[in-house]
Amino acid sequence: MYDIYNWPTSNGRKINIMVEELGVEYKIHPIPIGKDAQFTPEFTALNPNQKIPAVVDRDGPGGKPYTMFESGAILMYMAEKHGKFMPTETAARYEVVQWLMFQMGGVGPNFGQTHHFRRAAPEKVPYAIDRFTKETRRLWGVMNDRLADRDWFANNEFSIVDMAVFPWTMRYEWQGISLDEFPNMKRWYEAMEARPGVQRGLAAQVP
Ligand SMILES: N[C@@H](CCC(=O)N[C@@H](CS)C(=O)NCC(=O)O)C(=O)O
Repeated sequence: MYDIYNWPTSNGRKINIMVEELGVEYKIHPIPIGKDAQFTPEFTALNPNQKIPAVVDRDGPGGKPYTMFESGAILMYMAEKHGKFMPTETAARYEVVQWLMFQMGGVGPNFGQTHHFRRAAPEKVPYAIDRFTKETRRLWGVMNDRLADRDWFANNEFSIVDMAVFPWTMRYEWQGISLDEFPNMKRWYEAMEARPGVQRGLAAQVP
């Protein structure tokens, strides 16, 4: 049983999709970040970095509750615990880890800045808009090339990488991207949208 402290953003949705794909029991505790709920002492005790998502596995190692933050780490923990969506053999496992790190260190931070400077920033800063829009488009190109000869990012099997990348790509319009420009990504995107687990994960929490 997982307690998921979350809000339905790109990073938050990864976890809601994962628990639905796994078919495990969970309870979502809403943390409305627009109302600064991430800065309370209670939430800071779960994630010292004061960002969603945070998760408590009530039945963690040694049968004790185990608290986690960082969406990529949470996905890896759940994949290992339930033996799904990340292989155990070293080369295959590290194919997942590499692409997960690519999402966590590249796609997430850059797409996030693109959203900020194109939409949220009170002042439109051409340099920042240009810098992050260009990098976001380049990353779409990297992913589109990766999917040229495969259906899924790692080991050509649906994995935690696909669950980590998808919520960020859902905001393609905010990024000035058209799916028609990236046909391999479009095929993958439609395959993701069609998965019942993904649909249930997205429906699990609506702001
Ligand atoms: N690397 C972290 C990033 C988490 C993150 O940036 N969460 C955002 C929502 S997507 C958040 O809580 N923002 C609120 C804030 O920055 O105050 C992860 O993947 O878990």
